[in-house]
Amino acid sequence: MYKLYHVFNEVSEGKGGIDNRQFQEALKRLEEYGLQRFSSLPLGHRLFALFDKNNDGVVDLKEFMLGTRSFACERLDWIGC
Ligand SMILES: [Ca+2]
Repeated sequence: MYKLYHVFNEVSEGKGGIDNRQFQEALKRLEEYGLQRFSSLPLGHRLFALFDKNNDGVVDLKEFMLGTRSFACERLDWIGC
């Protein structure tokens, strides 16, 4: 979980929310941690909409954590599902 938090924090520059562009950047960084083919999927931009549960155009930390867990849970043990 720490890595997720770390990636989110880096990409959001400590602001607590990321837009679509920052979200793509976050996916790229997660790839470096083993979340392969996440950002290269055509799903990339649709993922943002899926993560953004309240549709405010921003993925906040909670949405990021929940979204990442539901998508990556089975692939990554370090997420700690
Ligand atoms: Ca949101």
